[in-house]
Amino acid sequence: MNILERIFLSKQSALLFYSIVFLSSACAKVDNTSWKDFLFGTKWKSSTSPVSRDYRFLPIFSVVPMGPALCLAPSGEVGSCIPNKDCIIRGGIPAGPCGGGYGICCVFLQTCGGIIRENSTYFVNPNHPDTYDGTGSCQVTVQKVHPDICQLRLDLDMFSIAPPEPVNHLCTQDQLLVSGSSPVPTICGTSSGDHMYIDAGLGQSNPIVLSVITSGTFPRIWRMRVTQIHCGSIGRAEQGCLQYYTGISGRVRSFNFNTVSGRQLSNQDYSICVRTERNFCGIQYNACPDLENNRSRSFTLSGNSNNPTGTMVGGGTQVTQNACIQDWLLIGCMRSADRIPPQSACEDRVCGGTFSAEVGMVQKTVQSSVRPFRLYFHTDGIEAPTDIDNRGFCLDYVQQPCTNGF
Ligand SMILES: [Ca+2]
Repeated sequence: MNILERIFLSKQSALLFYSIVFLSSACAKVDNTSWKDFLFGTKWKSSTSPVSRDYRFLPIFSVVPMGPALCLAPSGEVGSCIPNKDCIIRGGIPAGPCGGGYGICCVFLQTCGGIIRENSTYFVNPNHPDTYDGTGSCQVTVQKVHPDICQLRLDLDMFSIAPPEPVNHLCTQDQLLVSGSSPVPTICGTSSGDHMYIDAGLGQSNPIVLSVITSGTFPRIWRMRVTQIHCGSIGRAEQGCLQYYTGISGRVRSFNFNTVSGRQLSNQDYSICVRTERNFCGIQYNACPDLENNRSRSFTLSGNSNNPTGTMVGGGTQVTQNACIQDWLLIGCMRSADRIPPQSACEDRVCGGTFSAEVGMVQKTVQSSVRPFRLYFHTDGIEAPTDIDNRGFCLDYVQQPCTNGF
């Protein structure tokens, strides 16, 4: 690392530190009258809402360069700390003071028919945070805030729309659709906490439209944050990754995953990517703990999940009895971690109802050293009669250091 890189990094660290201080301290307290009164009247209020009139002054800000900074609104949205008049002019909603009184925590929010023109805008259901029982198509159009925006990140803070039907797990009642980008799988059901990266193309291409299509009765709620990512940003996901994770450990799962009542969605085809961290050469996966069932349902991709179902592996050109032909998770050259020697044969596709890299009824740790670290998830449009109550997958990953035999 040369001296310029060191200076750059130390500046980045300082900025990060101040941002964290800012985020955690600013806008922590609000006045009784809040932005949601403007938009939704007073029915959003609950007796547990934190309400206070004072806020702390932060002398530290006298040394921080001024500019847009993040703040946290009392109802959980990330806002921009900007002068109050700017917030109003730009169509934002003031959500309490921030920056020691320097500015207002300005939240950008759109619902059906809206146009997103600000970074970090939330797409919410009508009546949010109450549920929405209406039917039709609720869509917002996303305009790039700069021609140099290459991706959008969609954070599904709250996402619960009608689930897929129970026979073939198709999203026939409600759907989240993304158009104007490279293909994004259609999802439905409940996926709060999940995210998607959406390719926004180069330059001022066609806008991206986010639509929630609803039919029939269901108490829907959604709040998704739309972050615009510059082409040169370090936060940009690798090409072709619908989901992108950083850090040496984490959790990946399919949409609408839930060990009790989730249904693996049909017609999925996408990649989940894990950034290879420096000095890490391999990756291990374990099925997430399932605290709700006697027999784990954390990995149930095919077969009847109401009965103990073993691991199935392989597929593609080599079709055997246990091959994964219809629904599968692909991890490049995976092996069970207890296989000795490690040079033995490896598999690429796994399905069935037990997570392992070999046929059997025993759940195992699975490892791979194929880089970049990626999982490909594929499901067809059929479940019944062979596949019953499949939940999808939830895996915990840990990257493995290059010195650890990888
Ligand atoms: Ca299927």
